[in-house]
Amino acid sequence: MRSVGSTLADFEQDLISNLYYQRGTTLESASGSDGYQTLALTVRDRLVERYARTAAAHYEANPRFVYYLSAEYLLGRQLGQNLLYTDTERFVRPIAADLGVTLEDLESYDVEPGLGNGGLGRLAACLMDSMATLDIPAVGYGIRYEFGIFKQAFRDGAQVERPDDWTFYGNPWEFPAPDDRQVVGFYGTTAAALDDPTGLRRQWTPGEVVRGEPSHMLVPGYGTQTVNIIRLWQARASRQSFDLSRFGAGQYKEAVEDIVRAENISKVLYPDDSTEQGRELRLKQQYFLVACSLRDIIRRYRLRNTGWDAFPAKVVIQLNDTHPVMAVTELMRLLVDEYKLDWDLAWSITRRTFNYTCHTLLPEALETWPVAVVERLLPRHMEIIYAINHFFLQEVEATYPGDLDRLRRLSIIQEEPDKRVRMAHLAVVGSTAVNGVAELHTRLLAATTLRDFAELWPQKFHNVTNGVTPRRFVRLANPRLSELITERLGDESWLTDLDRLEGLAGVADDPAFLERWRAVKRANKVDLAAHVERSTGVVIDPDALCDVMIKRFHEYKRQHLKLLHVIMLFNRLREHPDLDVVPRTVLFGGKAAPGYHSMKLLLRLVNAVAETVNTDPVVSRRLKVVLPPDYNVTRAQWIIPAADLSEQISLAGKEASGTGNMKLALNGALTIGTLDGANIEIRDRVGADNFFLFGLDAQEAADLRRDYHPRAYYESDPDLRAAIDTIAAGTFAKGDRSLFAPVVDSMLGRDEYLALADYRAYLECQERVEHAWRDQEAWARMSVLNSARSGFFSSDRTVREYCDRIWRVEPVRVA
Ligand code: Z57
Repeated sequence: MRSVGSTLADFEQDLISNLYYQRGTTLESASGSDGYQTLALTVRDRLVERYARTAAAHYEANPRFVYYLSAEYLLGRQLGQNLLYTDTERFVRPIAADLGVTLEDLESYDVEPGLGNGGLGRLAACLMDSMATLDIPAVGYGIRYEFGIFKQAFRDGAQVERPDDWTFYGNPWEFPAPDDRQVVGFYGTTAAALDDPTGLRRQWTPGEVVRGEPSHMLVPGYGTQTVNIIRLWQARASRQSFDLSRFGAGQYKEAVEDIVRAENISKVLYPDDSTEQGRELRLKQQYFLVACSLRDIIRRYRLRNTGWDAFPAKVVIQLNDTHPVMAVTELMRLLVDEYKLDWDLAWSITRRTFNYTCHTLLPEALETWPVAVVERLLPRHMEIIYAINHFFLQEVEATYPGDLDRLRRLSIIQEEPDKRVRMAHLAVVGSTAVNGVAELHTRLLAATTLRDFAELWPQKFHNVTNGVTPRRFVRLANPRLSELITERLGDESWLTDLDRLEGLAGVADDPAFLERWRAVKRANKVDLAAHVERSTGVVIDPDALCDVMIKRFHEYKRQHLKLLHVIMLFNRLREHPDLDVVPRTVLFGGKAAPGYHSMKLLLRLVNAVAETVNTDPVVSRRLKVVLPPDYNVTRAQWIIPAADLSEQISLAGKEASGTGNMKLALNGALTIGTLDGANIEIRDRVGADNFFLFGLDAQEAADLRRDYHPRAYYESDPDLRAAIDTIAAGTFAKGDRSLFAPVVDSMLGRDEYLALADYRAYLECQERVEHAWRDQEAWARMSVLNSARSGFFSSDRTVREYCDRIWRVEPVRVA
């Protein structure tokens, strides 16, 4: 096997060679982009070799593999990570300095692949990182969207979306693998299979055929030799659809239309997070992903195994939410129709192969597809779903004889108000294990959303609390803090054993250490201030409390509750210019789905409040509000290290887990939050004294929602009334009372997520925050304890739990 050199001289040589032979240019004429691309290729070379050794070790060991199926991967920038994982940054700095460029200049060319919306996609990326780090044989499967999550800009404060043409300059981090292409069918008809008396095997003749072309991104482990891959599928017209006769017959336009239709499948990521848009093209995307991936999984299985008996022992497939759940039916179709297994054996193999992670409790995020749509697009799959449901309901009937209502509730098919396929039900029926993503979430799933299933199969339900990778979200994002931690703990082993952060608790009372901890936070805030000024023009004070709410804009997350607090502060400072309040910068970051009008209006209101606050000569000395555009993983890595206060204020019972909460706590932010998702587990670990808790709990929220009158809160709380009236008066719209009227109406009308009910408690909690902030040393101590006690939230721990409880896979060491 060819091997790359490991010295500075080797690295330099390879750079020159790559510049010349890969970029086709010379040092004299290279552009900045050439410099970046060359560096990327040279770093990549170091990973390729490890990947080749990994593939060889995996082939040799023929282990059980984890196949992670996900419609989204939010990977973040690759250059910094791959420099760290190949330990080559130490070469690049001196070489770059010689050439008169900085690493930061080069990094500015690194484009983050935005192949996801938010938490779900970023979790997939963190789990892939941890699997590689723990030497777990794994492949991630996804879609190579030509356009990732849209780029957000603001025009007159309103969100405008621009396409994310992320591969425009070429993507040095991926490898096309055209040899492994697959063919996928859609539409068409089904017919009886001649040789099958049971009628369960049938034949599908698709009406449209599309090719899936794979490429892969390398996923290196940290501190190990393993390099796994994420295989991404792009749709292209199959040769059949290049119907030459049509070209010949003057039907050029029709022939091209077929090509366009095929390529549209992977054209764009659906930009909705935690809401569903039942578009046929989306189902087409989902099936495209699973059909290509299953064929590839079977191809890989057959490299080293024969027959089907060993399939569930060698293959475990994790379904990331319901998006890839059509895989259950597709595996059945492949086994029964194509490989001629009998139904019961095929079903036994299928059920033992899949597991399902649920990421939500919101009814609007639980996918259902109209039967009519599935029937047209995937006629054979619809038949298989009916058959699966038939046998499943027989099972239910045997357990609960005569309980028709229960049958109706459990059925994979919803009958009223229209006939739909419930993807979550199909997932649970087709899987061995079902897991929620935080303790509360799992408990609520079993008690509400999936209650009948939890009663039927209690042993199927598991909790695996989410985690985040400390490599990206501490080491890369926060090098200053990382250095301080390493110095204090004596070595870098905490990066792969995050519980070792507990060692910091011992110095949480050491004034000298606290001084250094604060200096790190302040330096990070100075850096963030530069980013904020560049992107918004607003100058922020690095000594002000940095109060951040970074996440998708969604009503249940309650950005409007935060905004009411900001408006209250604004009113107070205007009325009492000399009031002794804690100087604060409130930083929002997040996108709203392009069709989510109420949240786009809220973004506009945030910008309008920011403008009013920041230009008020009195108020702006103590309060600043900023919303830097286009929040993404890269920007998260700038903001998180500078945060003092982490806003996790969703209505209890709505946020499945949250993972930003973990990233912020690890970087020493204190949380102000509700008893929701993983906030509860964070508080349990960091200690109630080091966490600002407020608001209704999930039970209280559910009870109150049954008979809720937001106006009563408005009328009885003068601060709340004043804040809402300030919006209604047009204060943030140059006197126009109509622009933001829908925000006011929604709060006073339905207030679906009980923001008004939690307002007073939130305000009082913010007063406790101010009080705590006034003792900077005590704050620093709490900050240290937050980091020290958050080691549990490493995605390494999450992956270990999946391995032990669900996947039952063992590591394979790569020499
Ligand atoms: C998404 O980002 C999440 C759930 C969904 O159902 C969809 Br669709 C997208 C998020 C949850 O909202 C977070 O609470 C959770 O931390 C994250 O998934 C990862 O589990």
